Amino acid sequence: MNAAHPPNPSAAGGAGTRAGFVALAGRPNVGKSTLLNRIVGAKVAIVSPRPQTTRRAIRGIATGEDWQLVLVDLPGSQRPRDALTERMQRRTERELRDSDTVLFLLNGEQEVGPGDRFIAAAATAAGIPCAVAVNKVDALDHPRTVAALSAAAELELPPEAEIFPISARTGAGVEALLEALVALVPEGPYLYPPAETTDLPAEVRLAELVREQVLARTRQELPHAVEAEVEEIDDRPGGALVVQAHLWAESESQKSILVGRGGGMVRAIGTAARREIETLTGRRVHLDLTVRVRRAWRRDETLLDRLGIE
Ligand SMILES: Nc1nc2c(ncn2[C@@H]2O[C@H](COP(=O)(O)OP(=O)(O)OP(=O)(O)O)[C@@H](O)[C@H]2O)c(=O)[nH]1
Ligand SMILES: [Mg+2]
Repeated sequence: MNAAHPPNPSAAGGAGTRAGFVALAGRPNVGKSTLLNRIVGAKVAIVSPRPQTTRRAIRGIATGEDWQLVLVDLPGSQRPRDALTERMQRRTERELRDSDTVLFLLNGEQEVGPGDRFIAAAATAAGIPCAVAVNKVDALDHPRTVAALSAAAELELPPEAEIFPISARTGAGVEALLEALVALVPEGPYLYPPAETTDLPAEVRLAELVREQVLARTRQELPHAVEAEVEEIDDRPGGALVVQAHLWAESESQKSILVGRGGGMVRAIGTAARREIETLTGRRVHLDLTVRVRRAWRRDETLLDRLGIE
């Protein structure tokens, strides 16, 4: 697919182009961010085996010959528990209203549940065109794939909603889905320059790469209790990119886990994140990572504002 977007001569699109916003909705962990990265052809959203990996609505931009899709990777929908999840939920509802079309993603490995029915109802209520994808079919044999597709077909969805079996991991079925999505967005000029893959500020994008490494190395409550913040990116011409970042924990005990024995944990997180940032930027990177405590940051509206979690 569009692994790298060659600069499009008709930069703004125009006559005959289609462009629009596609909201990616689905329960936590169904593979929304994996699919977004696959369609965009770049790592825009971080991925982990933990539910609720995505906290912000992240936009990924995919541009083809005569189309542009702006995919909005929504936090997995679920019942609000605190100010953080409440913001995530409100954001989801708003993004659905503001999108041209919704792509509702289901996890083929799991039974259809109340969460899926809730999202199906929200997608129908939004009154916009809808496509459905049953993901992770690479992990299913044929009978299970068929069963997952018919379970999806029984959801109450707009009658014209097509259902696609896909694997965001292998890319199987994604091409057909993409074609359908392009047909669902309106005719119109491009919304972003064709070479762009995301509208995330650099600080947020790098902070997410740091957080991804925390998710990869921590268990239980900790992944949800930690936020990463990039305070400064110092771009020294001819030298390394110097990134000042910290991890927010909610308590001293969480902090000591993140720091690890002899600082081993924070060093491992920092090294892995630095490599990811180097891959993304193509630069040599110096990452300065510290761990700090901010009690109940998930309920701290001021900090959530600063972290860009609207
Ligand atoms: N086998 C298989 N695993 C997948 C596929 N797509 C995603 N995954 C895995 O599912 C897990 C969750 O993927 P994410 O992309 O983070 O899911 P998400 O829907 O964005 O999750 P939240 O942000 O928490 O809502 C990760 O471990 C992925 O590697 C797929 O097509 N097949
Ligand atoms: Mg996600």
